[in-house]
Amino acid sequence: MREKWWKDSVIYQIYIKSFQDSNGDGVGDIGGIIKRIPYLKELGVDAVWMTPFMDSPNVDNGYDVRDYRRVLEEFGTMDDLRTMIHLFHENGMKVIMDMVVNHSSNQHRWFQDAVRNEASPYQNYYIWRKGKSEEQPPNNWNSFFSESAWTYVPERNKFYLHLFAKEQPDLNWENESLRKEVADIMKFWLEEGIDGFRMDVIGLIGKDITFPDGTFENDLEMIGTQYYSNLPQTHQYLQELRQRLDSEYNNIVFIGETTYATVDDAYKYICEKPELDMILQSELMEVDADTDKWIPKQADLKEMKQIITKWQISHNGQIWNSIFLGNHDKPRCVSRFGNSVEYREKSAKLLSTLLLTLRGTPIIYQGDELGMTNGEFEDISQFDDVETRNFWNQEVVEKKRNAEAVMQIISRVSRDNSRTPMQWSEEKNGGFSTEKPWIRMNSNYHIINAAEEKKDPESVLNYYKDMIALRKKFSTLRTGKYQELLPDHPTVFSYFRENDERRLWVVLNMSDYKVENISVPEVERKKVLCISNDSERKLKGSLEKETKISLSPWEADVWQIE
Ligand code: ISL
Ligand code: CA
Repeated sequence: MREKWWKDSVIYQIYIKSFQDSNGDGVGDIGGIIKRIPYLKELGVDAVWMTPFMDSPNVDNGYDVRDYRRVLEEFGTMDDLRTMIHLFHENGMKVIMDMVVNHSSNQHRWFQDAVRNEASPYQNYYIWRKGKSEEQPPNNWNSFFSESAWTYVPERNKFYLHLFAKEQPDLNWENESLRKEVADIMKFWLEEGIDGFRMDVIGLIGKDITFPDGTFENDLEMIGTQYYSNLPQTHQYLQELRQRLDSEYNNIVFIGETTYATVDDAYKYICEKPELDMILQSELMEVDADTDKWIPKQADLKEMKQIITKWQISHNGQIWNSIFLGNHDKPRCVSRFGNSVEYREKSAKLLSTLLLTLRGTPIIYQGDELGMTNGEFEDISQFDDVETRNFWNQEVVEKKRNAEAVMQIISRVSRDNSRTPMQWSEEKNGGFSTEKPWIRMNSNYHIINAAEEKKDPESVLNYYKDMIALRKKFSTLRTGKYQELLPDHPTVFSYFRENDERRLWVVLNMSDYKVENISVPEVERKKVLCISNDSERKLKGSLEKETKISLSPWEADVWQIE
């Protein structure tokens, strides 16, 4: 019987490059993580997910792997990694690693060999097709990073497929040897003590190998998505992979990133046959984008509530959710869904309440527990991210679009917003590094930093600690049933969480305005406050027979119904 420890866990996502530098080169590393294990233990998280640490030329910060069995030198050695895993385990935390196997780096020896040598056994590790001509790729698919999804290789007189940057050729999962190779790589890391995997864009591994042209009507965001998103063959590949690993390692977690997955896709991934234990779905993360992420719009709270509720209750609550409000690919949640100017701390605490009171496994992205805000970028040269740079080149350099307008968009939606270094203290470079960080540091580290927040009982950091502790105390918050109240309210998010032990009422005012006359459910029963981000509310502490309450701007309360 599998233990399913992740159902009781809070996961913390470490973006290694920006977490903590230990050797003064301005880049975060494994030594830095080791230094911060006590911090993570005090925070109370149960597991960490580390973004990729395998050898890579870093075109996409480790999401382009050059050698699947080596640690990136910049991050440390295999021995450092072993020490780190050991220390996490000693401190009661699990270690989840990012496995990037939809594609490799173009510098991987497999790809290099495939390019050079027609008879290479690795030819078939990738996806090659003849184009209509040297300039005309096999079909009209776009990559996620603004270019065509095909790149021509003169040596082979063929194009290879890459759903991301041209330096990230897609691996050919049709090929049995490749599939076995992937299982072997994963076994290699399991032998090192890894407790599970976050499978990068795993929903894209199966492709329609007739490679039809995409059509605007049936594709999402980019042309072609319908022919490679969450297809039946992907489910088969995952079942096979799972079978290869489960007999030896039956206590590991599989978290799959499944872009564009619907609740029905999720049901197949999680509930039908052993494939994934939870998925990372992107629906909530797209609520402030129009047809694609580069056309931002104001997030509609009612839509947000609908999306969350749908995922919480669909298929009778059988789908085990992962809960997250941001990650290394998204802007900071407080800048995006809160008010990072007038109500930064209060809205960050509200988002913490939301994240940690939903059903599923919450994932905290590093720095959100401090209420860190979006980066401060003024010039394209300050951006590092390949996606952002490609978009800039396409729009400003090629299409001659107005640079200021494009700058405005990228400073709002660029992935670099959440990749600025962790703000540990008010010391030089925020205590992240003794030397200049690889990416521009936020100047607000003098105010927003872990050392200061640790001392302040009212800080965002201490609120996160309390929320995590509350979740640990009440199984109701982890696995209890979810039921939404006030679905039509324009700014208030309100729900019950309930199991045999207790019923909790969560109420969140996601706006800059006070709201009056919110109906209190179950008027006859007394309510005791478990946690709140509102100082006056905390003074009162309980509701006796009130039928209505008013909520201050960004107020978040969790009540236990007696
Ligand atoms: O960030 C995105 C667009 O802005 C997403 O579409 C993102 O590219 C997608 O969710 C896949 O992300 C993952 O795979 C990418 C990598 O660049 C991301 O960092 C990773 O999280 C390719 O490996
Ligand atoms: Ca370093």
